[in-house]
Amino acid sequence: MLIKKPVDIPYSEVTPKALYIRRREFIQAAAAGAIGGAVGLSPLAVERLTAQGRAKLPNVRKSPLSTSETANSYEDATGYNNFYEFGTDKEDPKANAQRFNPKPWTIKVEGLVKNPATIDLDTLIKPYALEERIYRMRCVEGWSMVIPWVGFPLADLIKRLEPQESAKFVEFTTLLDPSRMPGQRYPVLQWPYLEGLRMDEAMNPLTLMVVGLYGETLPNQNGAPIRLVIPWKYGFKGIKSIVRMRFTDKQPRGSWEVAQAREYGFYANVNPNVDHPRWSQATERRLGEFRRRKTEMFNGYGAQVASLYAGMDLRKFY
Ligand SMILES: Nc1nc2c(c(=O)[nH]1)N[C@H]1C(S)=C(S)[C@@H](COP(=O)(O)O)O[C@H]1N2
Ligand SMILES: [Mo]
Repeated sequence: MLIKKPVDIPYSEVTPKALYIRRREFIQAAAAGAIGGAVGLSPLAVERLTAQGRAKLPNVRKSPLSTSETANSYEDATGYNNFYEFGTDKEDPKANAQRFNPKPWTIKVEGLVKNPATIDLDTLIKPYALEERIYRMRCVEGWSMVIPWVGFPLADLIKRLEPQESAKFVEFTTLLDPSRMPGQRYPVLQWPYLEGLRMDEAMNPLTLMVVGLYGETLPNQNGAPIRLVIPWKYGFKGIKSIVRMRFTDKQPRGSWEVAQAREYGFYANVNPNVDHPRWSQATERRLGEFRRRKTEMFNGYGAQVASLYAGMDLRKFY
């Protein structure tokens, strides 16, 4: 019964045969009681993720990769945002993204990858158990927050997609639709918003595909229905409302780098020792606090990510 549900069928369309068979074996083993715990998203979770409005996500497990710092309020995380597709002031995205409907949603997978495909969001996310990851977030503009994201490791998705050996980077693109994203009528950035990661950065266990926060579905202003979160990098690398993933051998040029390459580099690792040309990056203001904090190297995630940049001059590769 369990293994023959029709919901399992679309998965085979985007999954190499070997992986698919392994997954089936895994599910069979789980059904037989050989493996404890739930595998993948429940139909209820899939339904809620693809519905509009606030809804609690079921079966979200806590992650040991969370910080123990106190999280900011839901109001902070969802009321003070950068999402230029909905306006350039921090209060604009909440005000202007309410009517955005992130359903239906597909992600196009292309480039140097085994099976290029356009995948429905529900099919894409179904294999993954969701985790809560409480991360420190640091915007290049100097403010920071602690946010309990809900998502799954990008590495799990990439492994399943099987990029070719020659793929050195993965590039992400936001939806381009000025009728639904009114900020795109203004030439403030190169549209659609684009960002990319080196493959080893993308595969790092901290890099998260995010579909929710505070145990609920992702609000539009935070990048519904799916966005990226890379906690050791400045916030602009965390591209929202993703519709395309492209595997490539060339370093992508993100929208901010295109706008001002001297100020916004490809790496954008949080680094208190390398100032932005127009302001210091040594300190930050945590939303809700008065006194500024010292910014930590790699936003405090150095133990997990410093080795990715061993031997690199981080002044040059900012
Ligand atoms: N498509 C898109 N993604 C984006 C942005 C944007 O303007 N458009 N802003 C970035 C910046 S500068 C930051 S700091 C974070 C903010 O994410 P949050 O609003 O969920 O905190 O989103 C990033 N992702
Ligand atoms: Mo930012």
